Formats: sequence, C-alpha cells, structure tokens
Amino acid sequence: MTEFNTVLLENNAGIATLTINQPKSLNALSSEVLSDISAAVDAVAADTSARVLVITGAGDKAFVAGANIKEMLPLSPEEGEALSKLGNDTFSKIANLAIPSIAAVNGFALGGGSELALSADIRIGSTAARLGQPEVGLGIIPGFGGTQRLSRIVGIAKAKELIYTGKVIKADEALSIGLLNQVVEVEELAETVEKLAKAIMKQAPNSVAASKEAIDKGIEMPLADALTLEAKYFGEQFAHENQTIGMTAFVEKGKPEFK
Ligand code: DAK
Repeated sequence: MTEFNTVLLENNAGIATLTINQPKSLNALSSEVLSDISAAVDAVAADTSARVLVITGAGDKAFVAGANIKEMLPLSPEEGEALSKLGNDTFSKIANLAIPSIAAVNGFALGGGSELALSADIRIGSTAARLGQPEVGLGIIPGFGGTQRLSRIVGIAKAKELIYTGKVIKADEALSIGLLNQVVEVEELAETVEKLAKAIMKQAPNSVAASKEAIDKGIEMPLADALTLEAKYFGEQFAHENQTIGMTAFVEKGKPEFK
C-alpha cells in the first residue's frame, strides 16, 4: 500500500491497520499527520479488499496525545480555521467510511486523540488507555467533533462532566461509561482487535455496511423517520445475493460464503 511520512498503513487479509507513527511526540496530530491520515483513509476507501479499518498509535505510551500543541500555539485565526477544516474533514471521512472501524486505544487518547477514537465505530482499550478532553485547560474547546460525538456516545451529562473538567480517565472508568467497548491487558490488545475484526468479516459485508449507515443516519432523525429508513435498507438487502446465500446456508445447516 501507499507510503506516508507519519503514518503506517497495511492491509493484512482484509484488515487495514492505520498506525499513527510519531511516538516521540506521543503521536500528536500535526497538520502533516492529519494530512497523512486523510490520504491513508482515502486509500482504504479505494481498496475493495479492505473489510475493517483498525486505527492505533505507535509505541507503548500513546494512542494519540492530541493535536500538536507546539504547532498550534502560534496559529492565526485563519490558520486555526484551516487546521479545523483538515481535522474535521479527516475525522468525518473515518466516521463515514463504508467499512467498520475499530480504534485500538493503547495509551493516552487526549483531545484530538480522543476525538480520533470517537470517530471510529468501536473502541477497544488496553489497561494503559487514558482518555480525556483537556481542551478547556488550554483555552480552547474540543474542535474535531468532541462536543458532538462524545455526548452521542456517553450521554450529555457525562460528556459535559468530562469536557468541563478536562479530567483524564482510566480504562476501567471509560469502560463503565461506554466510551470503551472492552478493556484487555496490554499484551492482548492486538489479538482482541484482530478477533473482533475477523468476527465482523464473517458477516455479509453489504449488511454490515447497511447497518452502519442505518445507525449513523437514523440517530440524526426523528424515530419514525429512522424506522422508515431502516425498512428501506432492510428491503435493499433482498436485492443482494448475500441474502440468498445467508438464508440458504441456514436452511441447509451450512456455513455461508458471503460475496
Ligand atoms: N502536542 C505536542 N507535543 C506533545 C503532545 C501534544 N499534544 N503531547 C505530548 N507531546 C510531546 C511532549 O512535548 C514531549 O516532547 P519533548 O518535550 O520530549 O520534545 C513528548 O511528547 C513526550 O511527552 P511528555 O514528556 O509530556 O510525556 P509524559 O509521560 O510526561 O506525559 C502526557 C504524557 C500525555 C500526560 C503529556 O504529554 C500531556 O499532557 N500532553 C498533552 C496532552 C493534551 O493536552 N492533549 C490535548 C491537546 S489539545 C482544533 C480542533 C481540535 C484541536 C485543536 C484545534 N481546531 C478546530 C483548530 C484539538 C486540541 C487538542 O487535542
């Protein structure tokens, strides 16, 4: 796959892994890192063999310790706006990928790092994971979707508590509020994420993609409209051969080989 300066991208039998590879700065998001993530996600979207995207950080300390504070310090309002657009476009690109995404949170996920994890569909943390939105302590607010995605995932009251205090929480607390889906020992993180990716890859890919779209679009709608949308996606499944493959396998007590 394509080479980048600040991130690594590999596709191992359908599992695309994007590793933010700047361990000396705890994988902080400079504009170069954000541009590389954006280009890497474009490459994943164009790769029809990629079935799941895993996002993680290099080194044993951090997933991503946030936007690069040193780079941000001297920004003018115009430059700040350009950075904001780059970050928002990149994270929305991840959230809107047709394939599912998993953040493997292997350490600090702060500010923009937490927001990167929030743009994935599922977050698995190691016991070393530390998550938080410390922006108000820097005189800014979460700017890469944190005020919106965090409250949708953990609820408004918890999101407000975390954002107003900027406190950094440990993996077990993140698990208890639903910010992490699962927490495992450090040495088990990669294998757990791989197992989860493989479990998803056994399912009908078009049905997984339609489920993702129904959930993400539906949550923005009044319930009645969302249920209508679900019915539309449900109906569309019957136009795909995977519906015949899946149901025939059930009836014949076999294993489906989805296309
Ligand atoms: N930016 C730049 N460098 C960072 C960094 C960061 N966010 N985090 C760590 N580093 C660098 C450190 O400066 C240090 O570099 P050297 O001094 O060795 O050159 C190296 O990484 C190792 O860090 P520490 O020495 O600090 O390591 P410790 O173990 O002592 O502490 C820590 C780990 C994660 C607790 C600490 O590094 C830390 O507090 N880091 C900052 C965490 C933080 O506040 N993150 C939130 C950043 S604010 C925007 C949208 C969104 C955003 C911004 C704009 N727009 C809409 C425009 C997002 C904002 C954020 O993410």
